[in-house]
Amino acid sequence: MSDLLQIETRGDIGHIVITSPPVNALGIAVREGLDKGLRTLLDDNAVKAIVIRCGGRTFFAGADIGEFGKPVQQPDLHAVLARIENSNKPVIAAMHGTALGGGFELALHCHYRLAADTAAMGLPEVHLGLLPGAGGTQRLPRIVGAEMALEMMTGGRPVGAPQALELGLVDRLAPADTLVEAAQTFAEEILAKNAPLPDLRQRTDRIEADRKEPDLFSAYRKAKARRFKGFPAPENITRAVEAAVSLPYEQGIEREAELFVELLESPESAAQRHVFFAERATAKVPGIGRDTTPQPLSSTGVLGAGTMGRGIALALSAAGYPVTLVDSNSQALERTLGIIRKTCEGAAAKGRMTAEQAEAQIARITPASDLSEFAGCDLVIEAVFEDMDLKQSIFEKLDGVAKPGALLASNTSFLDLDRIAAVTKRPEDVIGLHFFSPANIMPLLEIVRGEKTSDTALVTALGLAKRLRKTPVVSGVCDGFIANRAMAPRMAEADRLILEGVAPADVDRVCLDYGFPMGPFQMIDLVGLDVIGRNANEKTVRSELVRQGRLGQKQNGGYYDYPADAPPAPSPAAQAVINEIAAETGLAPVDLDDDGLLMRLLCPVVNEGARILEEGIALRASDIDVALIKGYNWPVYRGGPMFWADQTGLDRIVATLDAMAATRGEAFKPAELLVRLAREGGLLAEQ
Ligand code: 3H9
Repeated sequence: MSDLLQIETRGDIGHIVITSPPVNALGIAVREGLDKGLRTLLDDNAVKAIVIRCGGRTFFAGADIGEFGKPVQQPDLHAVLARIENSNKPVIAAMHGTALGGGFELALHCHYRLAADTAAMGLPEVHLGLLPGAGGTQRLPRIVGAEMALEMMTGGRPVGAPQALELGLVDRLAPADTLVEAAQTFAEEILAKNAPLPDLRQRTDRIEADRKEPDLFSAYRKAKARRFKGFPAPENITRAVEAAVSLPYEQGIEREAELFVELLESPESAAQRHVFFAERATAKVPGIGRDTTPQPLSSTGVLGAGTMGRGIALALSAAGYPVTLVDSNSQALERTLGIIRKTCEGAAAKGRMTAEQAEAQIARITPASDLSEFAGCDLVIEAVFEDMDLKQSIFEKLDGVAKPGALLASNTSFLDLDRIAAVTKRPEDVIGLHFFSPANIMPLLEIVRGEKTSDTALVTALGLAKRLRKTPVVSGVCDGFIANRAMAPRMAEADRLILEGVAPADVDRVCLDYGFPMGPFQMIDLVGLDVIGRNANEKTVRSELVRQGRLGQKQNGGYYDYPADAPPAPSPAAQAVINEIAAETGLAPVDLDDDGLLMRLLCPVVNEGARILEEGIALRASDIDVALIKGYNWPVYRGGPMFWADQTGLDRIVATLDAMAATRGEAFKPAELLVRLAREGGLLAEQ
């Protein structure tokens, strides 16, 4: 018997127990174990019913994602599930933890389902650009109806055990610590009643009701079109559910298989699977093992009650940390506390938390006017204006007031952390925590590791990110760190293209078509031209627009006009400014199709990413992908710039950069790493 399979016989009930850490994914070893367990118990005449359960932290969390794209080893999941559903002995799933994807589909093949009351279950394949390919698209609608099934599978969010019981997804709940006994009792009851074996394949009541609603699917597609844009999986899920409603079960399963393979072979799913593993890799720092433990953080401090400080205080307090929020400007502090109150109360009004939770979150933030109030904090995050002298003087003071061992963090977005750390007597405790605005919402946290930052400080910051439910990306010290630095060339290129005769709306359209939620000029108009265009000494399109009082959406329009009664439109006034500056710079107009425009905009990003890697600023290429997906909404189904570059072909990227360098110089010369990988046929994803 393999190590991961245990068979326990209790009276005439046989239990198959699979334990394959971390999450009992249904890889080949687990499938073999299950298959062997089933064969053994089905052949054993003394066994009258079978319970399938898992050891460790969870029921099966789905197919083994790492196996996708490789040749399938037998027994495949379908073969194991067929053995379950064709069993003439009742098979009962006993779920705990998270029963997901193929794991939940396995449960849907069992005759009965039991769940721990703390369990959650669902079909999250959509997040991997896939659909539930082991019968889920045909079985779920037979229990919950097409509409709910669509919602669960295109949304991918698991449901908690109580809701699962209400929906009829499980037959009974049990306290988590007595699930095994409950499953045994349940099985005994089934046998005692000589209950029939329910077969979902035969159930038609829900889908017959759905057949009477011919508009169901077109209405669903219409309602969700915006949310699904660019993602092929939701459409294939919808088609599979349509098949469940309109075709006999076996034909529906065939349709599901076709639609699954289509997705499995799509670049979008490859990208989303890359991102799944990439997100989980970011917290792994080479050279730092499990023996480095985080420092306890029981109280925190934030310096600066501006937009960033407020967002950081909200993020910390939402995660349960007490926060001392210090600002010497009492009016600014008052205003910020008011906004914090409004934000928390607003979240409660929208049902995201209870009124009591909102009050408790507000109460965790203590305002103060003096740095000395940080004396008891385990972590202080500075979020003041980006000025080196100011930050250095603050860190000198913080060093004096903070207790020994307390971490001192800067939220700087581009200043040299090592110079800030150098003014303290504890540079090993100084770290960068670069939040993205709004800090309470954006999911990225860049953790900047200074030259002297200790491993303990780094591990503590990684733990903090996890508690804040943010994705950490570790960065070395450089101007702009990873996300801002890698993304800056796209803006520079967009600015250049409009001087070469390309309309801002065309630049934006190409970015939207690629999958960004907004183009660069739409984003600037939203944020405010005065906020982005700080470099006022140079005469640029942006500085001219600001000079004319065109600050974006908030004032007089920017690159676009914003009429009160019509959608935003390209602005003739902005175009006149662009034409004037273009004439002064004397740049020749370009004639590029959409693909040419896209390459001009994105290849410099890839190049900067490659330099970031070469300099050792990022730990791995996939961290750059995660940073741009989480920090700049890079479309997840493109996998981030580095993954996209691999898919596009590094030779094409290098050729584009070479052509740009030929007319514009060294700055566009492809990074050595890109040239080498293109020559050797290597991939950035392997770096
Ligand atoms: C599917 O089922 C297709 C079928 O419909 C059809 C088939 C024909 N495979 O997230 P964590 C690893 S598609 C391989 O940090 P948590 C993960 O990489 C699948 N590995 O833990 C990590 O490894 P490492 C549908 C997996 O407690 C470790 O486990 N299922 C898988 O925060 C711990 O993961 C899903 O999409 C997997 N399926 O969250 C569920 N799952 O330690 C995907 C995890 O080396 N998984 N790993 O970095 C999850 O959502 C979360 O992992 C889970 C645990 C909620 C389970």
